[in-house]
Amino acid sequence: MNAVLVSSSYLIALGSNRRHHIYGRPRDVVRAAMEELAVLGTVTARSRIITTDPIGPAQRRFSNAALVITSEYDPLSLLAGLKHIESEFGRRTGQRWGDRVLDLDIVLWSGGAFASRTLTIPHREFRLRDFVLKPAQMVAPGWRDPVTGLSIRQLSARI
Ligand code: A4P
Ligand code: MG
Repeated sequence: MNAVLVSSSYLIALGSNRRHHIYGRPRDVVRAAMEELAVLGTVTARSRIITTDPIGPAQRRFSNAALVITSEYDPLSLLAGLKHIESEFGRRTGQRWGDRVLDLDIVLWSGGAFASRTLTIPHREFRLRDFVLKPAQMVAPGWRDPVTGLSIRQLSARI
C-alpha cells in the first residue's frame, strides 16, 4: 500500500545582518538562502528583499524577506531543515537576537497552530514586527493568523 503524503504550506521569514565570506552582503546571503530553501520543498512565492533597521540589541541593518514553501515535512522536520541551512551558512549560536549571518523562522503553517518545547507556530512575535509583516504581505496578504483571526494585511495595517 502506498503511504499518503500530505503536504503543508509554510510562511518562512528570512533575515541577515552579517556578511558571509562567500555570498557577500546580507542581501546576497538572503538571496542565496531563498534558493537553498528549495531543498525542503517547492517555493511558490518569494518577496522582494528589504532593508530594515535592527530591532533589539543587533547593531547592523538587516536584509529581510519572506517566502511560501509547500513541503512534505511536518513542522519539527522543517525546523530541523531550517537549522541545518542556518548552520551551513555559518550561523553560530550566540546571543539571542544578536547579529547573525542567517535567521530562518517559521511564521505560519497551513495546519494552524503548533506548540512544542522547541517550536511555536505562529512565531511568537511576528504580529508586532514590520520586518516580518512587510515581506509577508508581498507573498501571503490574505493568510490568516489562526490565533487572532486577522490576515497578514490586517496585522500589517495595525503597526
Ligand atoms: N523556535 C520556536 N518557534 C520557532 C519558529 N516559529 N521558527 C525556537 C523558528 N524557530 C522557532 O531561535 C531560537 C529557538 O527558537 C530555535 O532554536 C527554535 O527551537 P533562533 O533562531 O536560534 O534565535 P533567534 O533568532 O535569536 O531568536 P528569535 O526569537 O527567533 O528571534 P527573532 O524573532 O528571529 O529576532 N531586526 C530586524 N530589522 N530584522 C530581523 O530579522 N531579527 C531579530 C531576531 C531581531 N531583530 C531584527 C531581526
Ligand atoms: Mg530565529
